[in-house]
Amino acid sequence: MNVPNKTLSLSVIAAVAMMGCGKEEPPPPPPVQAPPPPMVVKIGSVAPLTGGIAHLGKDNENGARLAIDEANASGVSLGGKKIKFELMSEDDQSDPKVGNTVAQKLVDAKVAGIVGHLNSGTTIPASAIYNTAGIPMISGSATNPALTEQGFKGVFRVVGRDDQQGPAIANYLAGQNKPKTVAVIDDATAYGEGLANEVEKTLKAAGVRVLPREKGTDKTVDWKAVLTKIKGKKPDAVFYGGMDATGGPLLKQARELKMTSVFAFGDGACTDKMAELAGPAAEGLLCSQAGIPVQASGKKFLDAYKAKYKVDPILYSPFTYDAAKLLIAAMKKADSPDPAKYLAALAASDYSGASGNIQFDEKGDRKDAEMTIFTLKEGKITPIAILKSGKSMTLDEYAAATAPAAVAPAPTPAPAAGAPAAAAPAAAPAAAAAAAPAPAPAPAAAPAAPAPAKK
Ligand code: ABU
Repeated sequence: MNVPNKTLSLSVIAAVAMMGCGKEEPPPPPPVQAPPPPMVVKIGSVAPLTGGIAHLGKDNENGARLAIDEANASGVSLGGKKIKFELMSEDDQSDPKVGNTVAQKLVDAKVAGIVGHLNSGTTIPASAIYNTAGIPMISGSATNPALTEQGFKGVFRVVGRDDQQGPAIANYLAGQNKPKTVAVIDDATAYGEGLANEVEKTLKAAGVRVLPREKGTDKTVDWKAVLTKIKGKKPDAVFYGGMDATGGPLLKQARELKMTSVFAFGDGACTDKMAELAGPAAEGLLCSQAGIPVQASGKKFLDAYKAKYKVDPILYSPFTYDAAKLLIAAMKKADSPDPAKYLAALAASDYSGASGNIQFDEKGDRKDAEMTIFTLKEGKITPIAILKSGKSMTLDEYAAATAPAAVAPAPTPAPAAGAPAAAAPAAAPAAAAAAAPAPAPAPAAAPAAPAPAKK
């Protein structure tokens, strides 16, 4: 008898309690919709990240990564979808075979564009792989003319070419130092040999005697045999086509052998690393870059690079930064990461980057690329003259001409001190103007076959 009474009592209590509240339980809130995940767009970066020029490869990668991180921070949408850019960084070890392998890996990963490679010897063969896959690539450092002579529509570079750089450094050397005899050495790579050929051609055209070519490789660090051979011929100057990892030991050993010739180099050996590798022997070297000096890069880039990586940019990172930004800007313009859709926008770029204004010609070369002549002073590569459109400027003049884009404080134009017969600083810009590089020669016909896999 007690049980029914108890059930009744509880029901009454529950009913009274509900009446006391005066309202029903609110309905549960609708489930919160998670925002759709961003669409991932991969961009490849390829450079040697191991080996003798890993410092340059890392600098290249840093430039591309900075650009991508900035784009992600600012937020990019394409085709109505939020985008997250991802950098796929690969190490090609400066080796054409490895370069082709990582190129295929990036194609298989469906990257939307490539920043790279660093070396001409890897970039040229890899460009055929990207071309077949329809993936645009922009090199921030490969200067061998053959890269853009292949007729590939998706191949670009944001540095100048060695048929501009070679004449620039050779004319400077001939006009300023007036050597009677020059020895030319190269590292047997597409870059080193190609640049040495351009230098030799220009020197001969200027009436300078050029000794028979001497060669090493991109791994040679013992140059004593080559140097001993050319020392006997008493060259007034030596030009080396190769990178700093091999150029530094070359210069150090030359001075150990008491060679007093002026030493000149191209962009690959135009770094502060030369002072690290050659010590005091590096003072007074001459070298060139197929673009503006790092110091003249946009201040925003220089500050952001230093803040992110705690070191200063070395050589090509302003160019790889611009290369990544160019890819992203073209995707934004086309509102698509699809290479078939954004390639036309990329080819038509008119972009104000860290390395100056960038437009491409019909081959994918940078229009009116600057060339810079440097010396090494107190351990630092120091610009003497920036050559553009047949005119020569000091770094200060370049900064003023490109204002309001802020540039870093200008170092004093420096003499090519240390080496005998080096250029005098006051005369340098004028001399460089007189020796301004000839415009790039007319294009050779585009070869039908893929370029050889020469390092
Ligand atoms: N431009 C010098 C280093 C890269 C290259 O092989 O072209």
